[in-house]
Amino acid sequence: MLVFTLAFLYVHLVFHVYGCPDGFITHGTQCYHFSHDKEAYMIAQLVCEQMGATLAKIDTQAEGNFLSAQIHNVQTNGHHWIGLNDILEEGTWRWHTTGALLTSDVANWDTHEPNTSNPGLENCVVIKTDGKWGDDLCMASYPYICEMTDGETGIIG
Ligand SMILES: [Ca+2]
Ligand SMILES: [Ca+2]
Repeated sequence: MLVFTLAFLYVHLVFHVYGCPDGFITHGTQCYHFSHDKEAYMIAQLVCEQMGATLAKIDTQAEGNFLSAQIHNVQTNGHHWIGLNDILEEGTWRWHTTGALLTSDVANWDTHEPNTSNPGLENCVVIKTDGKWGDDLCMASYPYICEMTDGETGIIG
């Protein structure tokens, strides 16, 4: 009985400490939420923050491929915001969470993107349905991807 109880507590603890919260999927050490609602970029970031997360930051090609595949395979709403923009300086793409510059090894721009179909106005980045990235109007409403590190949230339960 004691063993059973301890085993239960262990599973309970591991689930709570290391599991992703409801509505998030696990990949490696990270948790991702693909929203169903559509929001402007800044609102999407705020909603992510309310969940203890941020708009997704793509750190490796593998992470980018995973998110692109999720959108391609699972999602039907097309474009999804990620946490990348050139709001501060036109043409200088920085990750929302850290301010770090986008590096060419993870960049996955679509053909002809980023473009200037709305000169100087397409400052926020989406992953499109085909998995490639494009810049778009930050005020446009799209679904979005929130990311947090597994076990970092304080709202599990
Ligand atoms: Ca990441
Ligand atoms: Ca564009």
